[in-house]
Parts: sequence; structure tokens; C-alpha cells
Amino acid sequence: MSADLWKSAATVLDTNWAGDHMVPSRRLYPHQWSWDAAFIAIGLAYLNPSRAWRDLRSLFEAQWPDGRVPHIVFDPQTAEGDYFPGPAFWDVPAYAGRAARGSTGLVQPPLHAVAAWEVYRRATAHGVECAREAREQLAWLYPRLVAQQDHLAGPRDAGGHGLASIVHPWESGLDNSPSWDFALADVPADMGLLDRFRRRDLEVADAAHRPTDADYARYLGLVLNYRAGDYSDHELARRHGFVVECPSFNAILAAAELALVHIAGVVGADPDPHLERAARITGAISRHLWDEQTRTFRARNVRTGVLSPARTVSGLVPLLLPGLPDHQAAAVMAEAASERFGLPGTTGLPVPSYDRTAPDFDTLRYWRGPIWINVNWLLRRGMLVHGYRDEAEDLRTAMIRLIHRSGHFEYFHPTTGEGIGAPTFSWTAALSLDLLADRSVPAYARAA
Ligand code: 9WN
Repeated sequence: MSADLWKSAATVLDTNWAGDHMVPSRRLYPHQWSWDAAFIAIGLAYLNPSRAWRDLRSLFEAQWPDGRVPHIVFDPQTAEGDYFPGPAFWDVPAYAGRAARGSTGLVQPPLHAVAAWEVYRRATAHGVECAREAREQLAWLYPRLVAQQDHLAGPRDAGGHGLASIVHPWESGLDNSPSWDFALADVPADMGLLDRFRRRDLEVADAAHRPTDADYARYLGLVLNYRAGDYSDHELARRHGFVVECPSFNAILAAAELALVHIAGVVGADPDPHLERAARITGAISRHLWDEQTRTFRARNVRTGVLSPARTVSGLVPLLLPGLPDHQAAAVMAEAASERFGLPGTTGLPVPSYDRTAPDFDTLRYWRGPIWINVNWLLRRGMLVHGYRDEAEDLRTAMIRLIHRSGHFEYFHPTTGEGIGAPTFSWTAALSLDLLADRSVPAYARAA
């Protein structure tokens, strides 16, 4: 099984390579996406470290002067009509010697330092030449990764709690998750926007899998508001309708600081500020996004101070952090094993994106029930960080079985395991390589 899977994953990554970056999927997502590039690099490094570096580098070449790394870098070779919302809708200005309309103005979870460190670790096993390239690439990336973190920990700390806020559900990467419903309820749905702008996703994917029109209208309205303020992060909580502290986004932000500790060691920089910031963000997640009654992590609406009532997979991701107190790590594991998420022990499947027992659990709709490999990959890493070795191994096996049985799909039906969405999806392929290679979590991720 593993040789077949390895081969099919390599084929997907070959097909989706676009010369200097990887597309998540040729039809549905014909540009470069930010957190996709991080997951992709982690697996691609086994096959072709130079491409993994190239992909990360293409993304960071599009970094904004304020440090933000755009959630999509548009491929100028791709027609405007091939993806909506495309370059004209975002209408970002020219910056850093790049033409206008080259990217979006939003961000995605900053997993790139973790990815860069993982690529480095794999590349150094490919011989002297790859090791030299890896050191050079890390040195190029390091100041850019630091600028990315500084932007998120600085201007994006809209609530002043030491956490980054997201200003759009798309920034979470878990786009249509019920985690955002409570805050989106305060955002007007201007349905007229759907007459002015045509949804392309409904032409290439089944409407039952995609966000509703009302949610899509809110998504567009939020972008237009952020765009009208020149994508400025000044006084966000007052000026913007959606400002939320997300547990998984912030857990990834802190994990990135831990990876930077090690990258700093290679490039000769001071690791201490990264260690300190990782501890600060971990402490803020632990205090500020924790609901003591249900013993789960939840998203917090910065505008109202209220925690989201939804129990979603985002709340399990803080397990990534070695500094998380033991009682919270144990509570995340209990939640993951409960009937709400049902670790493979009970279902044989990886965890779904949303609470299986919730009345609005949806087996098909985007992030409202289906299984995604990337978040399960993060959860497995968290289990290894906290010493849950058997559970981590069960989850690894369940992911590999699922992909082998159904293919390198974008996501999977949480009851039948059937593949849904894009059929040759890059991060599923890349992470299956990593899961097959079965690397246990390195010491650096464990040592807080
Ligand atoms: C919007 C590319 C991206 C992923 C996100 C996923 C989906 C886009 C969409 O696809 O989002 O950015 O059109 O729905 O939710 O996590 O990065 O794979």
C-alpha cells in the first residue's frame, strides 16, 4: 500500500507544479495559497527539496512591506475569470517592485517557519549540495519569517491580549467553519453583492459543499470593507465587522516561534526573543481562549469579548504547543476522543472538522463536518508533542488508510470516508508522503 500511495502522491505534486510554485488544485485553485505552500513544502521536501524551497520563496517574494504574507499570490498567467475573487476584486496596490493586483490583502495561518525548518531537516539528509542550498534558503527566509510574525503579533493584536486577530474567515484556513457563525451574525449580508459579482466556486464545485449565498455575501462585504481602508490594520476592532482570535491560528503562530528558535540557531541569530514570544502566545491562548465550563478552546470575538459556542477542530490545535498546561492537553485529548470528534479508536476515521453531535453537523459542506488531512496532521503532531504516542499512531494509520482508499482528495465524508472536493489536492498528497515517512516529532517541538 505504501509504495502505491507514495507514487500517486508524487504524481499529484508533479501535475500541480506550475514552474515556480505549486497550485492546490488545477481547476478549483489555480493560484498559490499561503498555508497550502507550508503543508506542501513539508511533504515535497522528501521528493525535491529545491522545489519546496522555490515554492516558499515564491510566496515570500510577494510579502508586503508591512510583513504580511498574502493568502493568495496570483499567477499572472491565469485568466481573471478562472478564480473568483480574483486580482481585480482585491485590487491591491503595487508594492515592493511588484505589479498591482498581484495578491490578496488577507493572510493565512503562519505555518511557514515550521515548514522551513522541516524542509531544512529533510534537505540536509539529501547530501552536501542540498545541505548548502538549505542553509542559504533558511538565511534568506529568516528575516522574512520574522517580519511575518512581527506583523501578526503587532498590528494584528487588535484585542491587546497578545494574540493575533483574523479579519476574515478565509484567514483561518478553516473558511466556512461554524467557529465564525457567532461573529458573522453581526456582519450584514448584502445579497446585492452576488448580483454584482458572480461566484465561480459554484461553477466548479457542488453548491451543497460550498458556503451558502448569505455567508458568501458576508465574505465579499468584509473584503470590500478591508479594501476600502487600504487593508490597514489600524484600529481594526472599531473599523472592521469581523475581528476574531482563533485558537488554531494562534497555536500555529506560537509553533512558528518555536521553529524560529531553531532556524535562528542555524543562521546565527538570537533565539531568545522567539522562545519568549512562543511562551507569551501559549500563555495567552491558555488563559484567553479557554472555556473552563466545557474545558475546550474556542474562538473569541474581539468586538464583543464573547467566546464562540461552536466546538470545532480549531479548538484541538493548541495541542501543538509544548507549553500548554497538562490539564488542558488532557482536556483536548478527551474532547478528541469523545463522540463529538471520535478519534480513530471508535470510528476508524481521522477527526471531522466539526462536532459530530451538533444539530447542524453537515457531512458535505466545507469545514462544517468533513475530514481534512491538514488539521489531522497538526493534531497528530500535537499528540506526539504531549506524549500521546499510541493515539498519534492510530491517527497516522487512519489518515494513510483513508487517502489510500479514497485518493488525494481535498476533504472526505466524515461517515463514509468518500473523497469530496478537488480530487488531486496538493496538501493531501504532500502530507501523505510525510505520514508514510513516519517521522516522529523532533525534540525541538517538544522542548518549550
Ligand atoms: C479561499 C486553497 C484554499 C485553502 C483553504 C480552503 C479553501 C479558498 C476557497 O481553499 O479556501 O481561500 O476558495 O474556498 O478553505 O484552507 O487554503 O486550498
